[in-house]
Amino acid sequence: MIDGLVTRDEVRTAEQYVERVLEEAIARSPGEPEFHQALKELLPTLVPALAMHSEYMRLGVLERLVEPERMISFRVPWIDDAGRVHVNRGYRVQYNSALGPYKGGIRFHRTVNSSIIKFLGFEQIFKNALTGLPIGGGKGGSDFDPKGKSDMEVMRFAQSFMTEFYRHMGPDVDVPAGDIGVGAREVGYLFGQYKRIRGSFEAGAFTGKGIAYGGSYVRKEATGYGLVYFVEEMLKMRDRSFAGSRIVISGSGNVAIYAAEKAAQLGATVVAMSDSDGYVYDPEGIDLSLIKQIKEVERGRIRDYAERRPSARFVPDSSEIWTVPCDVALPCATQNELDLRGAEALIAGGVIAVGEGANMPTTLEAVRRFEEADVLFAPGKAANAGGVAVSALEMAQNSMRMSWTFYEVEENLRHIMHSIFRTVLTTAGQYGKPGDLLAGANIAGFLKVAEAMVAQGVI
Ligand code: NDP
Ligand code: 2IT
Repeated sequence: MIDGLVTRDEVRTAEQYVERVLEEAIARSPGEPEFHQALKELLPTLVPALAMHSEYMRLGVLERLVEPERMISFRVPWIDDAGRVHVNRGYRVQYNSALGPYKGGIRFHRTVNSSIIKFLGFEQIFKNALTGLPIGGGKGGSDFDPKGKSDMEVMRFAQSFMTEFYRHMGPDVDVPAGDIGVGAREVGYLFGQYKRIRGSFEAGAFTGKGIAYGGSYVRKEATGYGLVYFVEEMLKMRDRSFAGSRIVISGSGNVAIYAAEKAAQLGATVVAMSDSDGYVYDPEGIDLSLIKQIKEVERGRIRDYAERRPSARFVPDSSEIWTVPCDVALPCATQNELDLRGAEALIAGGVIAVGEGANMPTTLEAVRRFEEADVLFAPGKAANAGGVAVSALEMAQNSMRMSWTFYEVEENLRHIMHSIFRTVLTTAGQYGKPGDLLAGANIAGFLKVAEAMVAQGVI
């Protein structure tokens, strides 16, 4: 469709514009490789959209979009159980508020730095736009590592983090949620301290809350379930489904566990899962109740699974998980966990589809290799949008001072994921990239944000 609608000159102008913005954005953010990677993956795919809408170039939409509206970094001092003082760094990037209050998770992991927070925040803008719900893009976190810390240490850290961060957030300003290392326990401590400092119960200021105090049904399950709904639609492009398929899922945290649960409900067999120590292979199908017991209750390691399950074996290298032959691979752990070597291994093992549950788990080289090998590819900003979508539904319920049933929220989630899939596929076709879900997701998210930015003037 784009052929005939734009001239070669218009495409060339858009290419030059993208190259310039990309170069400048990279030059002014030295030492931020993950952020550069996210820009390099996204910006070039917008060329057809910019060629069709030259006003976005004239109005500097891309220059404004790549620059966060605000980036906050702060000291987080806390005292461990032995009375020693520790200092971590807290971050929040308030990236774009064209569509609504900043919205995005908080990550506690020792690797967190400004590059990681900016790449996550940048991706979040487009993901949130794709949900169709009124939320802008943000992300935050800290280099604090909750692993091995007592509940009281985690609580003291969370309270210290919030003692600074509370002034930057609020139900109509910036609404955080969980991400790696931030689950129900951490959200509870963070929200409790926010409420205490503000002196008011602003339920809509945080999502991922417990059901007992304003949380939504299905938020815990939403990212994993949503991923499987999205990939199920994608599999239909090849007349395939989850029923009878073999699935490999990296990670064993929130996203991985509930992706595994929904895949199994749809008749698939999940044969491998991992954590940062290695992976377990279980040809009889992973026993999810055992995984939940180890990970959600005991906060244990994936190797414990192999010790308790005779049919399973543990391999102490998580990057080798992609050598397990499967039909569908769902990377659900962290960024850049699936590289070219992993992609080659998956292709050799007969993979037909890859769906990103994590944010940017697949390197650019691996994405290109899947494209060459005609492997279906579901990009994270579309496929893992179910989590933030149900967060927005949690905000809606909080505003109404009501709560919907599990069934109602799950139906809503399914509808949203199907609608994202259709939008992404249609947009890819309209902009000359039929079947390219990555280009479709980037362009569809961009168009929505760009329209809102232009309407609101140069701000
Ligand atoms: P969790 O903390 O619940 O789980 C993370 C899992 O990934 C753990 O099994 C962890 O293993 C593993 N992992 C983390 N870092 C590494 C690493 N460097 N190498 C190998 N394994 C690693 O996080 P979530 O499940 O919430 O998040 C997983 C991914 O999904 C992230 O990319 C996140 O940004 C993304 N995401 C999350 C959403 C949500 O709603 N929670 C929504 C959309 C995307 P270990 O315990 O050994 O560290
Ligand atoms: O990456 C993500 O989309 C999340 N961690 C969820 C964000 C949210 O606000 O629910």
